Amino acid sequence: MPLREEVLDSLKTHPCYNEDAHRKFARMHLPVAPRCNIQCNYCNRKYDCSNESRPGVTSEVLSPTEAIEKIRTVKEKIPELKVIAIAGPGDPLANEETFQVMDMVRKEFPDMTLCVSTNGLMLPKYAQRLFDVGIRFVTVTMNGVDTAVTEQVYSHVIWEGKSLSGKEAAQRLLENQLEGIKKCVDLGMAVKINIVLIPGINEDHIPELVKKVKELGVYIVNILPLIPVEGTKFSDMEPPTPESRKRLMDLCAGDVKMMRHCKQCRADAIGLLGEDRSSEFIRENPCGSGCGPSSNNINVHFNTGNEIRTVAVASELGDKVDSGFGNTKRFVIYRTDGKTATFLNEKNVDTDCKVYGKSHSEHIEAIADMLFDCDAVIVKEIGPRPLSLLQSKGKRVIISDDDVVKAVIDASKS
Ligand code: CLF
Ligand code: SF4
Repeated sequence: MPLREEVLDSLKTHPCYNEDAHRKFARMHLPVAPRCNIQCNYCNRKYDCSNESRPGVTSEVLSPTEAIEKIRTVKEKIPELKVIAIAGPGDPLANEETFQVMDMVRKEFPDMTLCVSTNGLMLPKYAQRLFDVGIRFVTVTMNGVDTAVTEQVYSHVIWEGKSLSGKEAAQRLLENQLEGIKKCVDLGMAVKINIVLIPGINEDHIPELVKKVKELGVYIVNILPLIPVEGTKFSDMEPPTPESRKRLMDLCAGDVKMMRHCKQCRADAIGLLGEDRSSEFIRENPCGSGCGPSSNNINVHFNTGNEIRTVAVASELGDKVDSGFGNTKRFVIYRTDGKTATFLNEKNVDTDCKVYGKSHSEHIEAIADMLFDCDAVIVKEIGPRPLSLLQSKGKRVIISDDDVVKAVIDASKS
């Protein structure tokens, strides 16, 4: 079925499906979906869903009511907001909250375009239900149409109460993805396929996958680079080069419309693509974050104006800044006069944290407390919640992946 009239209209202002719209119109992700029903080998769910988000943390998981309240606030401050979406941190279709909140959004904000991103396992069952709550834009992450390829990507799939693995898991997921996509297309929805480009596993297979989804009538394809995430089977893989990804996109562009402006955003992203404003809208009652990297603050320095003397560096090996604030196992503490850096001691972190909920929040606060005598904190990555927390305690936060000593000396100059 061709795209529905209202979908064609919404396409004009959807920042992901329409490149011309992405500098003018904003989207807001509602992080209401923490559970997942499969395990991708590139995903450490301690971090985030890689379907639609770089493996950066979501700062919070919201209830449907909290999400609605947040939309009210965001809408006032960001009038260009056009799209409300759910993209994790788990799979939206494994969470009943997805349907509850979208139904509420449709009723209270009928002018918003609704969008979800899923692994597709439950799509045959829920395509109609998504449609009924007003969703017209559906992204499915697929990494192949050959189970010999995809069985390398998924370690298990939970289906009808059983945990499937190997070919059986890959086959079930693939069949459901294909059937679900067809249903969405038949309903006149705009379907996007996200493909994670995994060197050595699916790069040669992607053109075949793109041809297949084109046959099914998808609107656009997005090829994302693998981001190797700590604690996953693929953590030691090399990510694809930008050139190899571009080559693949060029090759496939003859078959289907290709998205080239994806920012691999967080599950709680807010604002224009590439200008994430989620940290402006974090609730005062922190559920914590930081057990993982936040991508959006990289290379941004936050200067509180304090004179730097004692600096804590998230470094497990001790030579480079190599860890994020929430997942580092230790901080090395240095003192600097701006020309030299002297090692003082190290502080070990209790890493047994849970991502969502109080204990994680306490974990983040405990780390911040542990660093009470440091003027600055240097980390490879940090989420907005621990960032705000540190700043509220008067710490300077510096994002770096430099050598420790250099980063410490530079900290006193920044
Ligand atoms: Fe969100 Fe995805 Fe909808 Fe966009 S993101 S659910 S389609 S509103 Fe967009 Fe972000 Fe890329 Fe996703 S830039 S990660 S493609
Ligand atoms: Fe992780 Fe998303 Fe895959 Fe689930 S679907 S395992 S949350 S990347």
